[in-house]
Amino acid sequence: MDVKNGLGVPQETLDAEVKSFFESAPPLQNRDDISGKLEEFVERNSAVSGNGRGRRVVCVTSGGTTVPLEQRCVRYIDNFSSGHRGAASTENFIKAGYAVIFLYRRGTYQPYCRSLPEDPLVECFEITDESNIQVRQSHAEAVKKAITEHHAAVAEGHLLKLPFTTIFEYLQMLQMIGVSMSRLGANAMFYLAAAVSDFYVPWKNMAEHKIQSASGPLDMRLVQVPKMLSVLRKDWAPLAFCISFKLETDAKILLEKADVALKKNKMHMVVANELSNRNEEVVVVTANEKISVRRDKTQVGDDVENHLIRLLVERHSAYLENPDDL
Ligand code: 9Z3
Repeated sequence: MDVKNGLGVPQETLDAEVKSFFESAPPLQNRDDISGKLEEFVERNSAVSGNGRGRRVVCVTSGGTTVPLEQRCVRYIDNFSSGHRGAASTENFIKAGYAVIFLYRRGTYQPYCRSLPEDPLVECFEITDESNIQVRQSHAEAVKKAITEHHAAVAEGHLLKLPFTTIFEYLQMLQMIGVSMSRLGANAMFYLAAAVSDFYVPWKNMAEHKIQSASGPLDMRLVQVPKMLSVLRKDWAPLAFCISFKLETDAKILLEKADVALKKNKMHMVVANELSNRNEEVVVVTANEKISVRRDKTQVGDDVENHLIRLLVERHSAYLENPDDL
């Protein structure tokens, strides 16, 4: 048996699984629109500037993917993620001079809007007379910041937001982004914070209509989602700097699992986090280090992402200088 990819599966098997996943996935409805926006964004940010290279571009993935159980989907399996990590990280990357492709789950936290209430339209605004709407004083600061910073990032061409819901949409879009960003070489970064399903129901095996409860207990076979991180590294964007996340609820196995993910998927770094304290501390695992990164509790409004992104930007700079050192 010829095992070359470190994943414990023969390369041909992985290739066949990847091919079967994409061939059987329902085609993206707005593929041409996404492709146009993506090409324009990457092209604009790849233009060489004063520093002799283009702008660095990071794809930040955020939120959880769903696995539909019916083609005309009524029920689905979901992966937990509020999207807070992705949104906070996006703000920090833009601040550090990166352009960000924000691939996010519809309905999750958005960059610059994290401090707005859950229902901003009805909570932040009030009607003063029949034709005038104004921002409530209590929310004025947060609304102003959200609108100004968000609009600036988009207007300057530093933020492209692309939404997904299902695992099929997510992986097709990640592939498009990977291939498109490959032309940026080592200037490209992938920061894969989305919580991605490990199992799915292939489209062709899926019931078309709503599964009927009258038929008794539900017996359903889920297939493993092919290991796309290794495909991203090997085929889609081989020169990009890649960071994935490892989430566990059992602290005892977290670092070991992060180490395995680092090696198996040939990531440059894996960010290990435990569900219960993920907003307080993460551990960045590399081939020869384990670096603990914490939120500064003495600073009001500090986020762990402020420190994490600073570290990753430094490491990306080192990688750009010496791609073989990592
Ligand atoms: C993470 O571990 C993220 O840090 C969180 C962020 C989802 C925990 P929130 O969105 O939370 O701020 O609420 N993301 C990766 C989770 C994941 O599914 N990882 C897979 C795994 O652990 C590898 S892709 O096996």
